[in-house]
Amino acid sequence: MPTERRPASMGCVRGRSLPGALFTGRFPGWSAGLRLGVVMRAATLMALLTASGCDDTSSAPFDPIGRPADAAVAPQMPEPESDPTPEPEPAPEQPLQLDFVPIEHDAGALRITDLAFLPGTDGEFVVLDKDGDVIHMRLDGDGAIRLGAFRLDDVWSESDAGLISVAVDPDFAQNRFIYLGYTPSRQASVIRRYRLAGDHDAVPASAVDVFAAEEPRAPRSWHNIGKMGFDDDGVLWALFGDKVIDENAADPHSPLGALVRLVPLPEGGFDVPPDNPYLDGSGHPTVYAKGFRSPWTGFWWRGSFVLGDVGLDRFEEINRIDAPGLNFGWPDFEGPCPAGDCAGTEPPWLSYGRGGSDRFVLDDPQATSSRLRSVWVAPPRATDAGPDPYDGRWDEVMLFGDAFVGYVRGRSMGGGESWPVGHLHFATAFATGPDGYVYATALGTWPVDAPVVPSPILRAVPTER
Ligand SMILES: [Ca+2]
Repeated sequence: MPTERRPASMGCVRGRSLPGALFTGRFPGWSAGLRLGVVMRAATLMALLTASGCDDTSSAPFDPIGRPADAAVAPQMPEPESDPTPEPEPAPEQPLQLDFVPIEHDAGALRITDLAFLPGTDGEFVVLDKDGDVIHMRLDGDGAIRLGAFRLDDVWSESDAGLISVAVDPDFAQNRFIYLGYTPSRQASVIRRYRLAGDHDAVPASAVDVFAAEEPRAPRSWHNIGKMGFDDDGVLWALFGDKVIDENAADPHSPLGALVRLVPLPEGGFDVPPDNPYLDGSGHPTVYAKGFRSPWTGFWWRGSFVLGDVGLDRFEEINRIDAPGLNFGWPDFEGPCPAGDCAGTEPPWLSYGRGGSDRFVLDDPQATSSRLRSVWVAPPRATDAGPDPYDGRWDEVMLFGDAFVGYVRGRSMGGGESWPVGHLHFATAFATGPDGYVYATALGTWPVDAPVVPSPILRAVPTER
């Protein structure tokens, strides 16, 4: 893969209150003729790109289970003479398949955008409502009960903007810190820290600013802050869309259209980890990876980031980031790299098109007919969870799907073919609970400005079809 490695600076750069991105117009732009030429050549390159690591849904038929050996040609094994009890045939490998079963809850009528369990508690978790409510819940038997809630009064919620994401501090059991990602305006996405302790009504007053990314020119409410989380080094990562200003994604000085990494400080603000790639002034110090359009879901797993990037009109992408300083191509192109035009950019780890006869759509008998597409990704089941209801089938397996079509698929973190797992319309979050089950949420309705349809909280139950 073409990569551009940049040496990490040895020190940390402190950024207390970064202004919005520096929009220097570095993107050179493409002529319409050049772009059309790329589009016309792309189709002939699918097979080559698949063979070189890009996974496109137009590739050869797949068989996620693997066919048993043909009995007629299988080698004849001699009967064991000393052991009269034959070994049972090993069970055929079964891929993960899931039913998403709504659980009873009293969280109210919400449009849930994220869910996170709270470490060190007895099954407590928070869910976010897009309009600004944070509901503190606890698993209780086969359902969940509401412990309390607080509301952010400066959330600007429109279309895909609003209260979008939550990350839980690695030391939550001691400091009770949670981080909320939301849009206070059309122009801005912010990360603010709250202390979830004591009286829920008092939580908003604990707010501390950590980070803000602004785009004064933002023409739409779209492409804002997405998922956040912590890696094993205690570094907070967050996804930012391009705010519908394409060149932001190509500009290393902009934290928009990017994956950013930062270290929140106890008193607010942040430091920058020393392994971020642009600490020499060649880019924004928080930026780790560039070239994304609308990366609203992602996760960190054993040293890599994986994110879904929603495309404009051609491809949905799943991108894997294994090194700092990589550029994933937007706005130069969507999906697999056009030949000859990929220098300095990374191809998607997997991409799919928007056709109604796409294999992923046909694999899901409950697929919803829609011209819209919005890819999402979710991490493998946490292996430090309790009992495993999935018999190991979710180990090192990520989920991905399309919010509008509703299919849910699995794929090994080692790569390879994906397979149909189940169906969940408008999936927004997945998190492993202390009981070993993975819980999911769904937005509930679309368009998001329509009357509220209560969001479900669902338990992922293993099944076989
Ligand atoms: Ca791309």
